[in-house]
Amino acid sequence: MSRPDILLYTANTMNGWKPLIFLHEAGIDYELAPVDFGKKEQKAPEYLKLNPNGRIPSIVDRGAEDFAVFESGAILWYLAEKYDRFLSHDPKERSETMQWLMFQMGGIGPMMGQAMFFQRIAKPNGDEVPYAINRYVTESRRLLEVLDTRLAGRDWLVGEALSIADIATYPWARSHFWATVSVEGLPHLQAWFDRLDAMPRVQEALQLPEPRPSAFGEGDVARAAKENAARFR
Ligand SMILES: N[C@@H](CCC(=O)N[C@@H](CS)C(=O)NCC(=O)O)C(=O)O
Repeated sequence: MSRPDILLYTANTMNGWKPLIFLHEAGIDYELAPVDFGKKEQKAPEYLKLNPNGRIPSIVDRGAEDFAVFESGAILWYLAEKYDRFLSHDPKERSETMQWLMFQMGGIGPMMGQAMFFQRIAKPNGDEVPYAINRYVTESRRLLEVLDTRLAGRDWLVGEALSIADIATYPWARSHFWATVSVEGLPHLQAWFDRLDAMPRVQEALQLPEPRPSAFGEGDVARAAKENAARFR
């Protein structure tokens, strides 16, 4: 049996789930290389050759002379072009997909990421900064309101079908519990969550490389919070 083209380095985090969602939903064979933060594998010199930022995810395309791609948005775009999935051929729709992908990469991800960092990592590790928590939670809520407005009267962020913009945004927005950002009064966003929650292959991806911690508010939240604080200390 031949080796799959895509070798995916990832972990069970919001950015880490994005390529997993793409590959599972598209039904593409790939090889999974879990990255252990506890062992700082993402900072190892060999790994930094693939991802100079020392973070996950990264891919290596063995079908293209071991071409390496880092940054989750760029990975989704690369996979979309390679496999011709989840990205329209229409120039305007492609641009809209890029716009919402950038909105996730430059807004939703960093703001919700910092809301999570200050509450789930800094605070339990002894450094509570209320001003930062308030700033990032408030800004995250504002960004989720932008998504809700966009989703009024439409099923997907762009066009008539799932795109890489949805794939990038869902793991972050859906983890609003972990960032303690309310989604009360955002019915279009919640309907979009329901749509993606009901997709078995999307949900399958969210259990890799290991079962999802309590990012969506499920399971033993206190234990997940403790383990997470230690994992990123
Ligand atoms: N902009 C990057 C962010 C990647 C990122 O922050 N990854 C986190 C997990 S969600 C990570 O690798 N954290 C481990 C570390 O900071 O050492 C992307 O979208 O790929």
